[in-house]
Amino acid sequence: MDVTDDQAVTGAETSCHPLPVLYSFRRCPYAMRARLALTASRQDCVLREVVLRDKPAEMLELSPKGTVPVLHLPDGQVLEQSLDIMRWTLSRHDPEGWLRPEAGSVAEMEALIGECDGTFKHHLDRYKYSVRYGPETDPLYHRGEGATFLKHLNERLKGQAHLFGNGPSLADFAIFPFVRQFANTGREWFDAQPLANLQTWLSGHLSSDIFQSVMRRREDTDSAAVQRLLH
Ligand SMILES: N[C@@H](CCC(=O)N[C@@H](CS)C(=O)NCC(=O)O)C(=O)O
Repeated sequence: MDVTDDQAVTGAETSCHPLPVLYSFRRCPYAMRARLALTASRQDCVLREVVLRDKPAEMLELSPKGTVPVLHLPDGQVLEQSLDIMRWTLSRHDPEGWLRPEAGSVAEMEALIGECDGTFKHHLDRYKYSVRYGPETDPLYHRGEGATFLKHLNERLKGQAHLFGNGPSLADFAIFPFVRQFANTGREWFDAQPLANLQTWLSGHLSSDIFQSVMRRREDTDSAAVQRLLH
């Protein structure tokens, strides 16, 4: 994935093959999973880095709910859920076989992702941002509840390098950005847990080329910045 300058992007947008536009926020785990899937499927797109407190009007017009990621397709379709973006791009081109796990099915992967986005995310938010939820919210309680999911993942990773076999699949890429956020909230605590399989799995994903590539800092993080994800 390369980044070209705004002028080149403008040319790309007005060419006879207009590119999808991805509204993204670098540190958002939902946006990370979308960028990972777009990169794996070699889907070029125009990347618009959004400042969450100053969302661009054109994004809000397309998707009034105001969350990132949002993918605006050249035919006018708007995908406003991270998993929909992953499914859309991988169903067009899936050279790494993310939708063909070695063990288990797409439905099973989606069920695990559902646990991540549901209960685990609930506890992650209350652990990481407890003050936002009021004084009665105990971050350590939510850390403990979130750890149930971490233990479950650690069990799955016994005897296989990834969640659905030895090769990484949709579930790994959809889930690890959230485990990363949980781990970073209390690094010492995370590293001290008896979760060796999970710790190895997470550090492998964090040091992977694809993750480094989607996390590369863009020079201009202004909300008007237009950059391009190229593969
Ligand atoms: N269900 C959505 C959730 C996306 C989401 O909540 N993104 C957060 C950032 S990580 C967001 O945009 N929040 C709006 C805000 O903070 O203003 C998805 O899967 O794409």
